Amino acid sequence: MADIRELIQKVSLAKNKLELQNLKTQFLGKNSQINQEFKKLGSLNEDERKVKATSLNNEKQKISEAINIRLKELEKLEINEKLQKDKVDVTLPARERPNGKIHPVSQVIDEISSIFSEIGFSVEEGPDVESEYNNFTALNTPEDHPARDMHDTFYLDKNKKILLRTHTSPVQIRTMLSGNPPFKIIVPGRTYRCDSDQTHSPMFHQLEGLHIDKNITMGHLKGCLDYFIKEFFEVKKIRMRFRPSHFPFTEPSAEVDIGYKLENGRIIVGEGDKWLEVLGCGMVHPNVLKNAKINTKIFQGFAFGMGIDRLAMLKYGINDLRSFFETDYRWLNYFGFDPLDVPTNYRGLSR
Ligand code: 2NM
Repeated sequence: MADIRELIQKVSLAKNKLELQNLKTQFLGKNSQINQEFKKLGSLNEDERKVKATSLNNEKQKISEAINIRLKELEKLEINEKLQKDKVDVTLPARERPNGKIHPVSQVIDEISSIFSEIGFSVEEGPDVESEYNNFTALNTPEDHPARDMHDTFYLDKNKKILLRTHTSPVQIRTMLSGNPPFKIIVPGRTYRCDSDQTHSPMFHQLEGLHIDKNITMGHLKGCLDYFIKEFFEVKKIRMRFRPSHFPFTEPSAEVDIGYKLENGRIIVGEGDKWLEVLGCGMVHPNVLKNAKINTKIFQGFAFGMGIDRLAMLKYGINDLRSFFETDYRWLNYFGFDPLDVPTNYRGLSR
């Protein structure tokens, strides 16, 4: 039998786990010398057997111990090697932050989406190029309605069948036609009207909302908009009034004003004795529901619409609408928002 010290020496010099495993098989496995010796025990007399068995067990134990010790050593070496490789160089420069900015219009759309998603609205979008039917007829806006006038609407064909949408409401029509009530959606997007001056841009942004279900009332509409206005302007109390108005697609219709005052030329929202119009709303007209294939005996609901650009100007103190669309990088750098600060209700929308 090989000298046990020689075996232990070999074990202690094993370079890696695989080599150690091979030595273990060689020294202690089925075909190992020591195993052969164990097999021979049966041919010895009892006294000899006791002595030989004790010594064989002893040797086996010593080899096992040596293997375990070497295994621990190798594992330690392996970990140290890994740590060495994965070392972080803390002197490296930090990763650069993105240097673009989020446009105030995108910021406000994200803020409003966050506010309404909190109370169960989902976001829908649709095409800018629309049919005359989806944009006007389905919305209870008759052929001779002034809103259809060439001076307001960008028609894309001679027959006035295709146009650039003048509001986002055709998306509500599309949504209602492609599913079954209840509906609880908001629709942000670009809209177009042939109008351009200090306060009007031919392309502007709207956000409309629609909630259709059983037993929806004007009370739900008021509660919903009261919640929205307070969240959007990030104030606990705000003076608000619903003023009767008219839209072809709602009955009754109302416009919502909020109180404000001027302090050193700046608008303070929520208090004061002046009124500012911020949105339009109402109960969806039965004709619209019928055009959208909704059973008006069971379902009804409210809708509202607001101009995003104006709300962004109001909230962030920007006084020239045209600056929004000039793609002036210095302007965007000043009024834009950090792309890594995504608005959330719980953290504060615009911090
Ligand atoms: C507004 C004001 C009032 C409105 C109506 C609808 C629809 F599709 F359900 F009929 N969508 N949006 C609506 C109602 C829009 O904007 C000032």
